[in-house]
Amino acid sequence: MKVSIISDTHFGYKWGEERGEDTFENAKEAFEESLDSDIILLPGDIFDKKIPKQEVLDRAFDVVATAMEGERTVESDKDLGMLGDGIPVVAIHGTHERRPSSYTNPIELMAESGHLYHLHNDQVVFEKNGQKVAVHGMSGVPEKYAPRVLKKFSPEPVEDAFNILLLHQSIEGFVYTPEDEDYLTLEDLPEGFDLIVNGHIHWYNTEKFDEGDDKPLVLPGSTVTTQMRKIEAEKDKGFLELDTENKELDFVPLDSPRDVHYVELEVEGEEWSKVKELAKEKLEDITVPGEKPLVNLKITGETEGRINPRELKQLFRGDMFLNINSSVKTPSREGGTDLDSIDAVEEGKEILEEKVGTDVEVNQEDFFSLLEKGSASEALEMLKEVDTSD
Ligand SMILES: [Mn+2]
Repeated sequence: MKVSIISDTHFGYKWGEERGEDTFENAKEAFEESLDSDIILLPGDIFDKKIPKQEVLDRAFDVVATAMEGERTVESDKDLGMLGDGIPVVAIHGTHERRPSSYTNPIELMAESGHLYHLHNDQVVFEKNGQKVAVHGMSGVPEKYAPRVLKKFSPEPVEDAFNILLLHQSIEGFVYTPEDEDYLTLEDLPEGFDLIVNGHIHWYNTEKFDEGDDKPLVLPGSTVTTQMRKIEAEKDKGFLELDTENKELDFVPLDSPRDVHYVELEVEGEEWSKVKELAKEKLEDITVPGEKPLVNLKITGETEGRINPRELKQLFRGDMFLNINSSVKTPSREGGTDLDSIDAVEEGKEILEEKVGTDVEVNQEDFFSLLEKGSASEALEMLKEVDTSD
């Protein structure tokens, strides 16, 4: 059987902004490329938010319904409750969709509306021409509970079937997580599975399957870039295609995702005007007319005087989505001006703008100067007054 694995589509990420269509376009390509598959698996974080806007749900229904254009080639041991006679879509929910059990998460909503089959500590077996594929799934749970929940679920491989386990967790050795937090280790993973697929981690890795490891853990990665890490600039975005008969697994890169560049600039005490010129040269090198890549510019070393990353962002606004990550030290001058804290205010404004959005009415300058002066409670009052209704 041919199985497509499409993970972390994050529908709705950057919705309402210039990149608002990216999640849908990328996933649509993956679904269209999967129309010759017998089963499509979605290992979590299909949505970016646990309560997506209805416009986002509408678009998501549309993309996932692409599977209905395919052909039903398999029988299942359970009633999938899916509309039409298309390709079965099996999903677990991820960290971004998880809600308390008495609440409805968007994956449950998609299952109720006949768009997919939702698994949480459960399995479904498919059959085609006498061949069986068993899909077991544990939806995302808080990391510290994951080892216990998995143990309680304790999925048993189905005999004479190709057994796939879907997870959506941090796993030791594959993700950077704070050391004090408990999370799954390779040891916790059950044995006897032909493939263990973990969503959640946004860059693909199929090494353990390729090497024939007895814990064949693979990461499909995400179809969209949500964090500009170096590793995301180095690896393509795409999905996995599995042939259970030949036990072959391929990563299929997508054309739709934006290019990601990770640009490093090391400075040695130059003034901002010079740093800006150096950065400009590097950024102009990767500018391609008609395309807007995601660029992370990392400036390290030392500069003289105040830096102004905003100026660069403004300059390349039409050419790229530029994120500037500067860890430069600005030597303090006499007079006691704390240049580091000015830098922190600048950076804070950037982060606030990125995370909260520009449409929020808060005077960021005042907000951070209040924090800087140590008036946290006044700053908090200011945040509380922010009107986010739209
Ligand atoms: Mn994710």
